[in-house]
This record gives sequence, structure tokens and C-alpha cells, in this order.
Amino acid sequence: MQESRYLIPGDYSADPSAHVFGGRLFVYPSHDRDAGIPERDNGDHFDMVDYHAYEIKGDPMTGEVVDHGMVLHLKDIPWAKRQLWDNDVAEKDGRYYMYFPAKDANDVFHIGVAIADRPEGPFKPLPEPIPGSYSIDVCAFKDKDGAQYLVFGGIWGGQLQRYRDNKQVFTAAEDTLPDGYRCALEPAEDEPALCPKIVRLSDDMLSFAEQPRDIVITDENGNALKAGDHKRRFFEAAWLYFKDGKYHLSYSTGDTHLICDAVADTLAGPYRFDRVLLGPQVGWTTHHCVVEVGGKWYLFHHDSVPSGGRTWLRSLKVKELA
Ligand code: FUB
Repeated sequence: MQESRYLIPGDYSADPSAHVFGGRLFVYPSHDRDAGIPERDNGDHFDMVDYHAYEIKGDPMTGEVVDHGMVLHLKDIPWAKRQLWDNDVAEKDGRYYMYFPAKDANDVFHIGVAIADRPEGPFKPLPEPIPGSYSIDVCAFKDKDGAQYLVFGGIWGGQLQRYRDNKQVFTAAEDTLPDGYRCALEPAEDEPALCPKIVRLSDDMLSFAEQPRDIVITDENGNALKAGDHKRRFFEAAWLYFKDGKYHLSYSTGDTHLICDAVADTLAGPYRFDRVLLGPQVGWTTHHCVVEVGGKWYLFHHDSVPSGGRTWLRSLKVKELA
């Protein structure tokens, strides 16, 4: 059996979120395109305008991949100006809720919701983003008691570094160094790293039921990881899953290009750094999800091999989780 598999040859997709809904495996990626925008550290070149929903019939390593077509387009989202990045979908009472980040008219990221009656969409967006939402990279997680959560956040182009206590305290100008875009606001190397956020969703799935909270990632001694610990600290692309009696938080380290896994006994954490799930891939970004299908665990991720290393044109892959 092949070790890994490209899922959508002939098109560019990234940032997979995979779920089994009603016994069917769905993958919701970002839909990459070449917008001709120069590569910058603020991610302007990731200028995506729509999403497709995919279904894999049967074994993820060999099954037919069905493209259910375009399920949401930027032009139909009244509040969003550009850059549809990593989305995820949650189910409640037979309805499906797609959560997605996009930049508003002021180039500030927020998270929107779009609703469908079927997991394959299409999804109809609400006219405004979720009040109090910010930053990028949404993961939807349903806990054992049925409560539903979003995990989100990403630094540099994902803008998380502009916020403290869920308030924007720094501006885009303060975030930008004179020599172009480089993130000026990451904490000092010996300060605690910025954390991904978790928030419980309201019963109707359309708003936050509480203030987003930090998910703290610690070292083996229980100390919060430092911002200078570039090989372990959170950058973006958090994914929460429950496996073997533990909560797992996996995430990208961004500028060191790793997917790491941290574990906790409770949803709230803290999460202790455990291991590297995936080493550097071709392309700058690395982004993944972990999902159980038929008793086996799979890692979905992306790389830029098929586009010849163009980091904004990525291709989805899957492999069994070791
Ligand atoms: O696809 C745009 C951004 O690139 C995502 O939000 C990040 O996770 C990175 O994959």
C-alpha cells in the first residue's frame, strides 16, 4: 500500500478539515489559486475566493474522491472582502455549520458562519461575522458531553499577535516593519508564547457562548512554552481531537514548519508537548487534521510538490497516522 496519497490531482487545495458525518467522510479544504500576488510574510498571496466540499468513499487511502463542487463563494458573504482561509464544519441536529475566516473591509480577520442542510453543502452565509471573533484557522470540536467548541488563532498573517484578552490592542501599522511585512509583535523570545484560543459555541451554533480562552501548551516540566521556542511553540493551524482517553491539540509551528502534538487529561488543558507528528514539507506552510475513520487514524495535510514548490499552490494529502 502507498504510504501517502494526493487527494485532488489537477486542482490546488490546502488546510484540510475532515469529519465523519453520518458514516460519510468529508474533507473541507481551502481552495488555492494563483492570484498573481507577490509572496509576503503577511500571507497576502493566499488570496482564495471559494470553498469546495469533498467526500471520500471508502478507505481514505484508496477510495474515490468526490468533488461536491463550490459550496461557498466570497461574493456571497456580505461582510468579507478577501482571503477565505482554513474552514471547518460542525453538525448539530441535522444541520451543518461552516466556520471560516476572512478579512473584512478594513483587512481585519474575523470568523463567519454559513449553514447547510447537508454536509456536502451548499452553505448559506450569515450577513455578519461572529461577534467578538478574530484571527484565523478554525477547528470545530464536539466534546463527549455534546458541547461544541471552536479552536482558532494564528500569528503573523493570522493577526493573533494584535490581540490581548480578546481585544485588539495593536494595529496593522504597529505589526509591520519598514522593510515590508514582518511581524513586529510576537512576544520577546523569553516571554510566554501566544496561545491558540478555545470558545464554546451557543446552542444555536451561531455565536460565542463565552469569552475565548487560551489553550496553554507546556514543556515536560509544566512551564508554558516560550515565544523563542520556535520548534515547539504554537503558530497556527490548531486541531483538537480525542484519542485513547486523552485530548490532543496538534498545531503548526509556522516558521520551523512542523506539525506538533500536545496532550491533556481535560479539554481545558494545559496541554503538554508530546511529539512531532509531521516534519517539514515542500512549501512554507504546513497544516493538517487528524481523524478516525473505521477504527484507523489518518493525518490529512498539504504540500507544494505538485506546483513545483509554489507555496501558495498546495495539494492535499492523506496518510495513516503512525
Ligand atoms: O491557507 C492560508 C493559511 O496558510 C492558513 O490559514 C494557514 O494555516 C496556512 O496553511
